Amino acid sequence: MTTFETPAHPPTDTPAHPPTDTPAQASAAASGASATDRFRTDKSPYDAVRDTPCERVDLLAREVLAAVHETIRKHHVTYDEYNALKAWLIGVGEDGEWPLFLDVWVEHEVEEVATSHRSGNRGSIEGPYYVPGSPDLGAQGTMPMRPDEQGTPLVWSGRITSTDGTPLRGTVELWHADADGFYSQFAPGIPEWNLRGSFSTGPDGAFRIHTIRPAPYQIPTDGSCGKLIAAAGWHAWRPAHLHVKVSAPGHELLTAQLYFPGDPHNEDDIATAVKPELILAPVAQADGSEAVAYDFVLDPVR
Ligand code: MBD
Ligand code: FE
Repeated sequence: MTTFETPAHPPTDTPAHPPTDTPAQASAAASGASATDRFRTDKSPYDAVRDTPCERVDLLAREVLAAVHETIRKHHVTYDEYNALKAWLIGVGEDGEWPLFLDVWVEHEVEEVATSHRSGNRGSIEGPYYVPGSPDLGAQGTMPMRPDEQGTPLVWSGRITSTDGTPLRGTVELWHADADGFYSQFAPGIPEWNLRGSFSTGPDGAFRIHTIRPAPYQIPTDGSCGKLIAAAGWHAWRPAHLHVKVSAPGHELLTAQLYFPGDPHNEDDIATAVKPELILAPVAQADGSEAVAYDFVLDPVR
């Protein structure tokens, strides 16, 4: 195996929607740069770990490195392979794809560990394309979308409650890709808040959201993550999904994704982020739309 080339054509196993007229071509470098900027803007990652004792840093860094050393010994990794790795790691940074790489191949384990104590919803990974501050649409509303937005209309009714069943005044932040698999603010030519909205519930905890069904999503194949995927003979697909952050005062923030039944990539998500309890059960309506019910149960802050 000597090829380490980006394929001329992305894998084609699930062309649910042929790419239509997305302007200016979304590129890995452009969406990677946006995701990297976004991460830098929203988080001060070092603040939260300021008090981490050096013993813990030592332990974690040593064990990660030991796992790398063990892999090298076990598989007789050559200098050529080491140099290819070095070039690839440099490329991941140049392409701004560290957020993508980490969220696709590492975040799911962190999420499992972080939410294992919950008796309410446990959630799924955030991924690289969340943007805070989406328009507030009240308890009921239609997601910001273009007049000719493609995709099956989806009407989602739900409720936020606490683990004891009490309805909660809270917020559902929803963001998802369009029918071509592109996210606003990370692909060119899409209105800023397209398919991004916040829904704030009243005392009954109820919300009702009109949106469209997103398409299966292929992570960018023209950057360094795509190079790894091609060189390893993997595919780049995530199943169609809706991203949410659900919050309420005095409760743990829930970050989750919801999926659609029958999507072939529910079984082999490149990001390993599908859980059976996150698969919706939409019901086709006479007018061609789909209705779906899905509630959230939040754990009180411990
Ligand atoms: C996505 O849309 C996503 O949700 C994840 C986890 C990674 C890449 C793109
Ligand atoms: Fe996503």
